Amino acid sequence: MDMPRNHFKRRLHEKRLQVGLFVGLASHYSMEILASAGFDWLVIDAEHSPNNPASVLPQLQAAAPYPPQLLVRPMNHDPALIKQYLDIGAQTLLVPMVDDAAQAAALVRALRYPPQGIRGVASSMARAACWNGVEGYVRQANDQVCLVVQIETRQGLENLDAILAVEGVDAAFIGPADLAASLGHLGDSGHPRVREAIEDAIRRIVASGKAAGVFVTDPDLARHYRDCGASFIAVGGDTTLLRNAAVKLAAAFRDGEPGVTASS
Ligand code: 3PY
Ligand code: MG
Repeated sequence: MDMPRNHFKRRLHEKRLQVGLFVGLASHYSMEILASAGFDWLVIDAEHSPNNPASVLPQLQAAAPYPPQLLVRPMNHDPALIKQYLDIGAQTLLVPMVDDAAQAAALVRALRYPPQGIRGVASSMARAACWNGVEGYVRQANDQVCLVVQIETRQGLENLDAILAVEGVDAAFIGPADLAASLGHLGDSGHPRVREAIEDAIRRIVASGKAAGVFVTDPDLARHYRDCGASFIAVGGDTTLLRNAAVKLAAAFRDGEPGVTASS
């Protein structure tokens, strides 16, 4: 079997626009619905959502026959956890809260086999290697892994240029919710100071030659960040899509049914 190619990484380097979605429902069944919906990439969230390697695995399997590229966001920087996500088949990791170059360099090493890194070797156990069915997996894996660091604190912004200079960091993704909190605007990621910081960060990332990404649900703001240079944009999350649609449907049904309340 041939080594699976990381098309998300290739398109990042080509600066092609890629539209994505956060996936937090922790369900392989809803994952299959989302995988057939037309996104370029989906990121399985294991930072804030109730996921772990055992629940991420069936989601990767469910999405495998469909076009989107799958990313995983681990809960922290633990190399042991990163090793598990790589072994079950994630090639691209979106790592939260990367605040300085030392953290970025440690992550680069966690994703790579020696001598460039410290990833442990057990390809007979790894779905990523088709359990030794991929010819030369261990020699090719370092080229296919992709590290996207999340910049979402004041410290991350201050150290952005040094983080971007770390070889092996493929792209930087701005997390507006945490960034707003870190800049003193908790709950207001649309605050003008936060928007300014995001625009500046996107321009600095692009100037470094690396790809810039951002989470943004407002379509006009998404176009604006794209015009600033963002090339991979997460335009929403499955939990919000489901809840908004459910609330709207329930409200539409209740309209015109006087006397019927949610609690009756
Ligand atoms: C954030 O906004 O903080 C995120 O991590 C997601 O984009
Ligand atoms: Mg965040």
